Amino acid sequence: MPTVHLLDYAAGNVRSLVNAIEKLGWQVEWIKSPDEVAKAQTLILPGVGHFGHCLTQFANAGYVEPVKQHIRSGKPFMGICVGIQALFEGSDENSSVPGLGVIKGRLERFRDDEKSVPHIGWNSANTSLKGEESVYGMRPDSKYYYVHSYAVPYREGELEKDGWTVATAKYGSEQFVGAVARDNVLATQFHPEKSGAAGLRVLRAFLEGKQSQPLTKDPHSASTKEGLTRRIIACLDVRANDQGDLVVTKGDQYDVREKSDNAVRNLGKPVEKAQQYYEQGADEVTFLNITSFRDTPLKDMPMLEVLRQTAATTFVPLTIGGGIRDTFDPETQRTVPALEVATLYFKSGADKVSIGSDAVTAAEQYYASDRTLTGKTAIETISEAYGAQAVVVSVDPKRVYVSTPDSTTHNTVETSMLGPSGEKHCWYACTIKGGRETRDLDVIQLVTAVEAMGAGEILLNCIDKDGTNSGFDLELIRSVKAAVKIPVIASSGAGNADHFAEVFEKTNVDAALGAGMFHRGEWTVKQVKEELEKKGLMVRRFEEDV
Ligand code: 1PR
Repeated sequence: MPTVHLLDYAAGNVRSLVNAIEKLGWQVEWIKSPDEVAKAQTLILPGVGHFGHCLTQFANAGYVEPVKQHIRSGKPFMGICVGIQALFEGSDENSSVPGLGVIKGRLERFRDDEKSVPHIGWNSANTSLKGEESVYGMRPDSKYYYVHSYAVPYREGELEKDGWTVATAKYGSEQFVGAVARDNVLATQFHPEKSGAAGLRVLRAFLEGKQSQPLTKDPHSASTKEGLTRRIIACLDVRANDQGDLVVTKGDQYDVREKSDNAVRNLGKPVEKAQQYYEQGADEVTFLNITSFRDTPLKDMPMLEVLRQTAATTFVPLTIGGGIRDTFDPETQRTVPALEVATLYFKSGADKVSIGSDAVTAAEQYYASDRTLTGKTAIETISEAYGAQAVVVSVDPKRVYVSTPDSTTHNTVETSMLGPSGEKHCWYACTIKGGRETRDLDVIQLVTAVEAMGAGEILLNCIDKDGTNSGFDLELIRSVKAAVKIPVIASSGAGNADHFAEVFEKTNVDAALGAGMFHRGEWTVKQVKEELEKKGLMVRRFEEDV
């Protein structure tokens, strides 16, 4: 098997990259010290998270000169995400830390006046080479998975005059550098290992040294329009049934037991279902371990194996939720910090972790201490180590009706879904332990607190809507979107394709998630996307495997 070397210099959830490389028939060897760089023929510099943090680790470990030497020598080199950022002169994310300066230019933060930051989702990589040639397999009709807050603004001709071929993407009105290539160097801001078949094609072209190839058109692929697509996420609530098997289940307002015999509703096997949704074109897959509040020995955490198996064949982002908190391990009698729990998941193939109950507790403490950030919460420690984009907060709110907004101190919305006594207003109370306990904290308080702590995305459920197939709670979504700048995923209530269209057309939500309608086989993700396209909403189409 041919070998590719990966540079191991900072904490990062790089399991997915290893999986993708292995899927393409290559084996990975890690470079663990600067003197080993010289032995690499083909070198990849991965990187996720904070520019300053990554580049400082990189420089302190003594990698700057050996990597520059590798690049100068003409041997194949690829940088991914922070790995492309490292090649530029610097980044506004931390102006005191220099980049390698291989390419002229600096990274700037996306403006968040009209859009969410980080930029998360599937966007283009349109190369400046016109005509029938593709650079490292990148196609103008494919979409690639990006997740970042800083980018190099694209200014026509500037990089090209130094011989770089540039692939661009557009976020809102900002056009930025999605990838660059010159001689032996390829670098991508997007994650090829998380970009389905389109990304694997780029990775393979790099590994095989095929810098330019004739452009072949995929008859099934989407339009060549630049920009972010509407993101559709399939969510799998997972728990053990009464026989002890892990099953995908789905509740009605969080009650997952059948009315007839009280058995846990069994809608399939987690790994199979995830694979199925990947093949239907799901842009992400989320697993929620819904009975995680029970203490389990760490080594028996059931979702680790589910993730390992799923990540080996499913090349889109995977999120895992449930039990991400400081955890008492009954076997070792030790309290394991949340960061360590998250690390186990990242090493098993997760790209993001989703925090539910613990985020509520952390937000309560934040307000009780006059908005003090301790740096010790699960959100803060994981965000610091793996980057904000790796931390999702899953919110489980429930409506509390009030007659007038001033009868409560909480943030209310005016609602068209009247309360039991005809109330026209409600606030959304946060719950913990899968809706079993309601807290005196409203959803706006929660999301603004976790944004301040460094969460990168909100997964916004709604207990009143969960499993009802009656559409998303647009009032809730609008109020949360107005309160935060980080992306928000709408969840709970999807019953058909029109509900997805409605939430994208009537709110500015960033992504939408469905569970029951997919599990029961009433709709496939592909069908939902086809309906969205008919309404003029841009989606990513599934591409056949490489
Ligand atoms: O609190 O950090 O341990 O995390 C537990 C996680 O498990 C939380 O993210 C919480 O939302 C989730 N959870 C706990 N109990 C349940 C339950 O259903 N009994 N599921 C549960 C939450 C919400 C979504 C669901 C959407 C869409 N389920 O996962 O998929 O509502 O459903 P639909 O499209 O069928 O309407 P912690």
